[in-house]
Amino acid sequence: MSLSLRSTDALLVIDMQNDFLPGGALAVKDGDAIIPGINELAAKFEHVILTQDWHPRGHISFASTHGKQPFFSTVEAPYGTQTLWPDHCLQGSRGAELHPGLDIPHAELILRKGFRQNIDSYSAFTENDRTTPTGLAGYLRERGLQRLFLTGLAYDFCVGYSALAAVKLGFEVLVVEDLSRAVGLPGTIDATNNAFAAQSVQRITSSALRD
Ligand code: VGL
Ligand code: ZN
Repeated sequence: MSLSLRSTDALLVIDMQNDFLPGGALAVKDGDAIIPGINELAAKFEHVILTQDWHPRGHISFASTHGKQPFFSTVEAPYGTQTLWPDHCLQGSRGAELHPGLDIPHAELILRKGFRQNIDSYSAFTENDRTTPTGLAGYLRERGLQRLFLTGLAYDFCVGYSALAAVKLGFEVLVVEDLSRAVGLPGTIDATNNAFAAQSVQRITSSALRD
């Protein structure tokens, strides 16, 4: 399969921040392996948007906020079950910075998400209450950007939730699988793949975009 890019395409680079990369507070295994490929792919896109997970101290998604252990504990939020994580991507911290190896100077927008104390936001479009919009859909629509290619971290959380939210909002969505890596909690990768299949999120490899 080979795809030609259009001027109405956008590349979304999700959460390529120090805390999600090896050595970070919520490191995704081999997350750094995808940096060169993302840089290379981004150079082919006229429109690139970066996202940044951006939490305040005492955020609802931090296990420490609830006196619990991260990864396998949850809390019941008004909007449903929230998985608890180690403290990560604190606003203004080094861990929240985009990885210095990311080389996408022409990126047009850095969208921050997860900044509300009591709502987490895996998705770059709709927060975890499935109601609060981040504004990204409006930004893309107003600029006529219709087909979205997603890369970054983590496949089974922020990339997956962003892809599913975008499809629901009427965008065409392709996830570039070799330029993403998963956290891999029990069942999360299968659940992501099943939801992609059910909701017409396409999975491609970056080789489809090689010219
Ligand atoms: C993410 C867990 C918590 C992600 C963000 O970027 O996938 N995962 N916050
Ligand atoms: Zn987070």
